[in-house]
Amino acid sequence: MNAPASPQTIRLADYTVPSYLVDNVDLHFDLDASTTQVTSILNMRRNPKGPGEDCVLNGEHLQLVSIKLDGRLLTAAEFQRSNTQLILPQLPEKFQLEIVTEIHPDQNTALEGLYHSGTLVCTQCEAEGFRRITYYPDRPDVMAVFTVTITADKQQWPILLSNGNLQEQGELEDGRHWVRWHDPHPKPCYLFALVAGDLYMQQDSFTTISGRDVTLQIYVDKENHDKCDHALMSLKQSMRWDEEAYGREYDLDVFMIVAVNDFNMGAMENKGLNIFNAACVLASPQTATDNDFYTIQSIVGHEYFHNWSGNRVTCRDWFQLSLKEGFTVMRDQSFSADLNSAAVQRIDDVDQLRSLQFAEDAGPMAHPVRPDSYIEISNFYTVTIYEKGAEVVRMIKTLLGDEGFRKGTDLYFDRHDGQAVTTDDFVKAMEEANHYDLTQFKRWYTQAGTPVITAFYNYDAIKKIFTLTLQQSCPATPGQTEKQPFLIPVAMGLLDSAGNSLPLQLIDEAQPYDKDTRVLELNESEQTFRFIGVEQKPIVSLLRGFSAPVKLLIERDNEELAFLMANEKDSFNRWDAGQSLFIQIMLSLIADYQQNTALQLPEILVKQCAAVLQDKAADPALVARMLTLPSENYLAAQMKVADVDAIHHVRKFVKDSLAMQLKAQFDALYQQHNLPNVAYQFNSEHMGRRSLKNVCLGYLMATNDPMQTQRCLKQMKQADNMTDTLAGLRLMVDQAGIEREHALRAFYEQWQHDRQVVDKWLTVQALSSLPDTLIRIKGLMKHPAFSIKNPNNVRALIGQFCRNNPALFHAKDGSGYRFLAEQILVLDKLNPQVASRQLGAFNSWRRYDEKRQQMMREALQSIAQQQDLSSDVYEIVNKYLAD
Ligand code: B3K
Ligand code: ZN
Repeated sequence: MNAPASPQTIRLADYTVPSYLVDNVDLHFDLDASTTQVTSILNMRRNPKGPGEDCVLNGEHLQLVSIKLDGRLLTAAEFQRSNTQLILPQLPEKFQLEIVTEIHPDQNTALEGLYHSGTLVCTQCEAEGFRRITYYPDRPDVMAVFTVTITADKQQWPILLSNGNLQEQGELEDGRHWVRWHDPHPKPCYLFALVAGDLYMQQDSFTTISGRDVTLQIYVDKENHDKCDHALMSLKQSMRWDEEAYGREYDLDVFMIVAVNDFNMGAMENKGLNIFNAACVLASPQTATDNDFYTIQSIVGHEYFHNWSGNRVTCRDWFQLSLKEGFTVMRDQSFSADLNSAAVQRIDDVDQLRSLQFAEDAGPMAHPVRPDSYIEISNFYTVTIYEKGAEVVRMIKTLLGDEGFRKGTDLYFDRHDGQAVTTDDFVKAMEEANHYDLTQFKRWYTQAGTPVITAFYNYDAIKKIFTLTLQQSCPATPGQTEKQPFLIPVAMGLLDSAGNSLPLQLIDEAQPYDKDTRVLELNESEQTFRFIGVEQKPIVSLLRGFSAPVKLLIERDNEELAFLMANEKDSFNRWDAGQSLFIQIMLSLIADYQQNTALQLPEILVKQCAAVLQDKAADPALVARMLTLPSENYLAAQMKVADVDAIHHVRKFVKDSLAMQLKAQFDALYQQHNLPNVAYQFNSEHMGRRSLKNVCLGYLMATNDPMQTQRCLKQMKQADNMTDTLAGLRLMVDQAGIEREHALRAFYEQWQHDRQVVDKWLTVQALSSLPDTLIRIKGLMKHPAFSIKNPNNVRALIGQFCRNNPALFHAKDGSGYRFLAEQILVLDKLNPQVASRQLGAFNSWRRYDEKRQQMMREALQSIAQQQDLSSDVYEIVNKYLAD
């Protein structure tokens, strides 16, 4: 049963409320990996507000065994059935349906619905996976109380889990056992979950703010028993934080997390039973990097926070996805900022937003935070819905202030608890709690594209007036040519020549403004702000903390950027000034390279980097980021026509030159922060020191000094943690020679038993800059460590190469493009979601030179021409090729 030949577009404008509602559902699973029987008893009633249509239940890849209506077996003439639906005409007001279906978990390579992974069986239902388990109104605005009974072989699957609280359990005669779970909170079926396995369980507890004891459990493969502490700790931190920051308490007796090896994304917030990609939950210092520890903390937080922003208050329809995702990302970002370094968190979030979301907004898949239409909803779990959605909520908070925002979220949670709602409902709660009109602001939800702000300024030395003019525009995006002005909060400040703050009193204000930063509300295409009493010509700092997801155009020479890099108060803007300086210089070097002019690194860059290296008071994590060059992909996005070779060459030139000129400083800092005798600790200070040390090592390796190679090998050997080991290995794989081969082999031999580490081993090889990388990747695809059916393997090897190794993915001969197209066709037959994600590497294909464009077009066409494409790949490939 394939997707229809030409998949249909679903539109928000066509939304109607459900015709029938489900009050409660009793699910019985007779579990078996090859054939599982599912009996579903639905107590349903006609929705008095519904459109009065027939009862339509969704169902795909199901074998129907029987349907009973109020106990009476229905004949085939009494219902209609297609590949995707079961339609029941002429039903009474209130009735009970009993539907028996059969499914095949071990044949489910799409990893949606009920599937087999290793020795366990588990589910993934969001967005539309529940329809692969049984016939059901699979839409988020149908919320029901679930009771789930699972019967299974006790030896094979001693652990049987579902949502809610455990109600009853028992033994059966034939070596089978059963359990019954009941979730008292009505929920949409996308939050249903089931897990059966022979797993290790680690337990802890948490006392909520009102004094209720909650049991916390994490279930993992037995060999991972020593990798649960960090996730459990993160969970407790999340539970406390949500009580303190949002007044949200947990609402069941137990909260469970299960680690699964085959998983399409990071994790899933199923009510009371979160299922995690093993890579996003398992951690020990020996096997996980600082980055892994950090990400695990934030994902555990994210899924936990969904209990309120997503589960208690859910989405009316999938166009509202950002209601839960944008808001929850914003919440997890604040959580991480509160627990770690707020400045580093903001820099990393913005860096990711600019490199991924800005590219999406500038490409063929650009869509609003609340899209108007989609073909396949799985394709809309995007950086726009998540990361831009988070920025939109963050801007609301900036406009309303911390207290006003909290009043708004309190009202939102109170008013809509137990409901399925829209982004408009969210904004309305914010407006009403604060008596603040967000009508214009709502354009952030409906208009796609990244707004551009152009800033002009002027200083009148006689009148002491500083005039700032801001213009805004937004480029056309597919289906949206004209855009209305946005309401943009622009946080700004003025600095004098010594870096002190200057007053920010506007001309029509009677009172002086008493803070160093002021949020201007830009709501027209052009607006002018006049600041009075400005005693000297100021340097203006705009978009402090990146107060809006926009591109800022402001003419600054290298000296002014260097000044901001050294003196700006806001650490985000200090970092940003440094990045702008790098970019400005690199773009000019790229132009030189294109004209065959000899490259010369401007002295000012060396001087500024030296100053950063010598700043003893600075946070090492910030220094590490200040010294990290913009990525090749990000540089490509700054050019009209991305010149892959020039970018690669110039970036390497800048890195090598800085390394040579500042070798002594990099060396000194490396030694200062390399603490081989101090045991690993996961905390901001140690993480920062390791990241700075490893950035320094990266520069030192760029000097081509054999001593540094030895140092790198020594670090790998001595390290008690994966952060330092992997940093060393990453640098080794860019150097051809026997040492590299030896390091890779030794690493694999040591870690072959650990899937997460093996994925890192695949990734370092995928990211190697050596010319034989693609040939090696093809070899690795035949290695026992790789399976095309495992999404983590695919992402680690194929995904990393295509997205993060631009110089080789965009190889002149088109080999990278052909490779990706071939893999997508193979993947589409197995797992359409993973296949369509990988297509994302072609997102910016029109930004390259004509020859490369032509080769990418051919690669895309070779996919588009294929028969029986999944709706996932069909939608993306056709949007990419559309004129
Ligand atoms: N809500 C899930 C994502 C589901 C993706 C479905 N294709 C994880 C999250 O955002 O928390
Ligand atoms: Zn989420």
